[in-house]
Amino acid sequence: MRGRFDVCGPKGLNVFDSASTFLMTSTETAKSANEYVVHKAPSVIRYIPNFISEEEEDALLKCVYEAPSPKWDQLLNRRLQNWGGIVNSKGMISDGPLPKWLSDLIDKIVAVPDTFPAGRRPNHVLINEYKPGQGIMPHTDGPAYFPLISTVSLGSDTLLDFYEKANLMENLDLAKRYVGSMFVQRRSLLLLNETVYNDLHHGIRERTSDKIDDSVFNADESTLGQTFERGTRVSLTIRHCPKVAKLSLNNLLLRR
Ligand SMILES: O=C(O)CCC(=O)C(=O)O
Repeated sequence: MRGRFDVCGPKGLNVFDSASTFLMTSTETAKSANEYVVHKAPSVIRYIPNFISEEEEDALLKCVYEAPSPKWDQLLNRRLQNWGGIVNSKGMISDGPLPKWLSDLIDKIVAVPDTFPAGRRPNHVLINEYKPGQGIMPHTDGPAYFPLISTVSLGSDTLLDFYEKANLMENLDLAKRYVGSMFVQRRSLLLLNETVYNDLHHGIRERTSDKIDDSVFNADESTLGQTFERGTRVSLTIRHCPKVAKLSLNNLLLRR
């Protein structure tokens, strides 16, 4: 069934509407995102497991890997795709509308009450691919975005770690700044805002497996004490950038 459709083309993921439920009939997603607050975490982390189905995960992975190879940027410890435009501290230089498959995923996120408000529909998607052993240094997402990060995870689980911001004079030791972690499972939606967006750093350690202990905010009886081997994880970080300029010759020169 799946192979007969070009889900990554202009018709997007809606081709599944008759056969599955991409635009969400799941009872879980009809609830407000606020019902998914992780109470043990600093404010505010909301976490919706199984936000997308396995079929939707396959379709999204297919689109990620069908992107033309120049779309990938190879970094030292992972590779990434940038969709929507190039973001710097002042805003985004748009490179055109998002493809339908990403727009369909955004429809699904904004359909969840208390995610992105009207007028703040996500317009930028960063796709990171991590092989086992790869990660991302602790960082904040900064002022260029509306302060809400939504992340859909594909392919593998991981631990996302949170840290107090570094003070230049003291506290440079990451272990001392560590606040706790979220166990982020494949197919989940993670929402980060308020203190977690503004005042904490987040990062992923370069490990091949993750042990779930008491420092994991969403550990429960089914995960506590367990170790999860990492596979290749693809994350889609979906955000709204309020200040957008169109791609022009001037902007191109400024990017150099
Ligand atoms: O992969 C993730 O879940 C985190 C990605 C991230 O923090 C970023 O791209 O800024």
